[in-house]
Amino acid sequence: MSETIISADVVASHNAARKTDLERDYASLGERLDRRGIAIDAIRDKVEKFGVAIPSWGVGTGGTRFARFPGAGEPRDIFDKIEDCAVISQLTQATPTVSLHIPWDKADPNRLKQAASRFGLGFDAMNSNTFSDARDQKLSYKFGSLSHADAGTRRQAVEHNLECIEIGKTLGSKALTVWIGDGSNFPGQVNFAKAFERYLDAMREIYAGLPEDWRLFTEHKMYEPAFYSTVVQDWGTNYIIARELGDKAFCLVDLGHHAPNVNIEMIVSRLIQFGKLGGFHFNDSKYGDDDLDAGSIDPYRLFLVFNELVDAELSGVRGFNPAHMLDQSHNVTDPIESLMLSAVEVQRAYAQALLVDRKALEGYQDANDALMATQTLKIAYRTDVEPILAMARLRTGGAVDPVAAYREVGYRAKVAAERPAVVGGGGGIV
Ligand SMILES: [Mn+2]
Repeated sequence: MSETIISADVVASHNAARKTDLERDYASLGERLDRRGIAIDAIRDKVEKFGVAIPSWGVGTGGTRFARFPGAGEPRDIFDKIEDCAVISQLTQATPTVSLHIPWDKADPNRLKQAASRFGLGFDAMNSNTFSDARDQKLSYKFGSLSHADAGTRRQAVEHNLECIEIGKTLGSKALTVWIGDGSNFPGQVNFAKAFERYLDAMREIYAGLPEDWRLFTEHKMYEPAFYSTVVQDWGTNYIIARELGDKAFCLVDLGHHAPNVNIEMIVSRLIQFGKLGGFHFNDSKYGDDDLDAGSIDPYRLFLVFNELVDAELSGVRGFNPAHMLDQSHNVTDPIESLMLSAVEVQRAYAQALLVDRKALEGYQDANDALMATQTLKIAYRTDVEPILAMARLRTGGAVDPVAAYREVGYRAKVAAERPAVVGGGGGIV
């Protein structure tokens, strides 16, 4: 039995006060879903098994290019971060794993493993960092890393990624995510083809260092930190990379890494169809890579992404096993509260997508009935699945209302007293 940060008795009494109402709401929704031929318990079971990883950097307060306003009781190191992740996991029962970022989270891997397993947490994908310079680093990444014009700098970046794999092996991770900031700020600054060729060569070396049962994820991003061109700019480039590298290479889709209004759900469908969808970095955006909370701006888009995922899941696409992670920057909220709600939002989109009447949808598509086809999606999306999500939490030891429970126990005030405020702190990029 793993330890919990918040006493199980406190969570139990929080739930006891809400149980009767929840059971009524669940029964009422169950009756309405039954009329649509849907067994509510089957949806709840799937929700209970659905997990999304928490990025270690998400539990600290983020920032912008302008400033960072630190919050109270911020984690001082990776061990504090793991404790915050344990709180999120305990109250939501939706976040069983943590995704580490090296070198930010560098520590003795055995100690890390111990710290996480104490709370029943596992490790998701390892994230390398060649978009900023670590302390005492020999060569700078100011002008790129894996695509750098200088062979020595590329070698250093490759070595760093191989080191991330080594650390991950001890932790029980099964994937490496490579996101690079490489690109250019001025037309003519780099030769597009040569830079991409250097990148591919470097990635081939990293790929060769992957254990047999690992996956390699690459993440495209349209702009930032480079503002004229980026080496891994779009999903097409990302797909080329995965194809060039081999069967263990997949594309990661970060919802914020596209131009506004891009049809992300269609990109997801394409990647699934050609066996290259690796997983997601969930967040939301209004203008660019805003890294806002998942589902906070456009929950319908999140639903439409999950509509594609559930379609693939139900049609048994071979090798379909996307890795789900949140990737957000919390500037004005308590990161723990934001991450709890975001994990629930991702679950919500999944549950709603499970309610789509796929047989009816196919019929409307074949009959060119655009109106009824889109209504079929809307009927699922409009269904308030909160009782299903709350019941899943209740049954697995989470809190019926995670944010309310978190506020009741005063966790933030407690850690604020224990963790001295960090002075300064630069912009928080994730
Ligand atoms: Mn990301």
